[in-house]
Amino acid sequence: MNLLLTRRQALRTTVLATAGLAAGRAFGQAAPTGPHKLPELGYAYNALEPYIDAQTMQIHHGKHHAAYVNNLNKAIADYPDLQKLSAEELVKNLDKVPERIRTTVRNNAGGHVNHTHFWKALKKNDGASPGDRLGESILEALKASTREEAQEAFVKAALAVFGSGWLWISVDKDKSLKLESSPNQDSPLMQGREILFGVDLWEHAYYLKYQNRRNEYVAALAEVINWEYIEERYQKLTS
Ligand code: MN3
Repeated sequence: MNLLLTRRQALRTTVLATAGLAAGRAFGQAAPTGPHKLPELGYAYNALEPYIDAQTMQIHHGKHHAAYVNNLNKAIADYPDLQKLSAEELVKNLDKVPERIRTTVRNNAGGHVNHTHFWKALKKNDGASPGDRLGESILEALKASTREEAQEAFVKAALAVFGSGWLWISVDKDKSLKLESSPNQDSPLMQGREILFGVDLWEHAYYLKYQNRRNEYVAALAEVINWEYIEERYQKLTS
């Protein structure tokens, strides 16, 4: 805010802004709403402290995820047929999205879907472990024989992802689990696989608390994996 702005100028600015908004509305250019909504987090921003800090959660959910949702709604504003599809359906059928908006939909429907899964898969777990069948499948996917080895392999894979992206445990067509990564907001859904869970490796997911120490962030996530949710999802996707 310019401190030299006089009250008269401030008033004039407000009036113009309001007039602009009204005109925008009259011509159908109001802030676009659409079929996609930012989902509730389902827990408090500080619920994952000290592993993931409240400020990171607030910005991540309230700003980053919200932006993906808004940009997706904006991108499909002129496409009634696409508005009928869920974000997952869009991500799985990018070839049906007109080329003009395909990259925007890929990034923003992708971001919406990925974060929606991510929030649900987080909860302080008090050192809980996955059940036997899921635990075995995860060890197999990570080519590990103990939980410690699995943890190590997971962190190593996370460090190997260059730039912004995600690390996934996905469910393949033969129901086996697969460790894989994707750039940007891409996901296993784009390869015909299902998401069991994913870890957001964008710096916005950890930089405030961990700065460049991605390894510490990924290691800390072991404390906030919602095994009940993932177990339930695993049963559903592999039964
Ligand atoms: Mn993110």
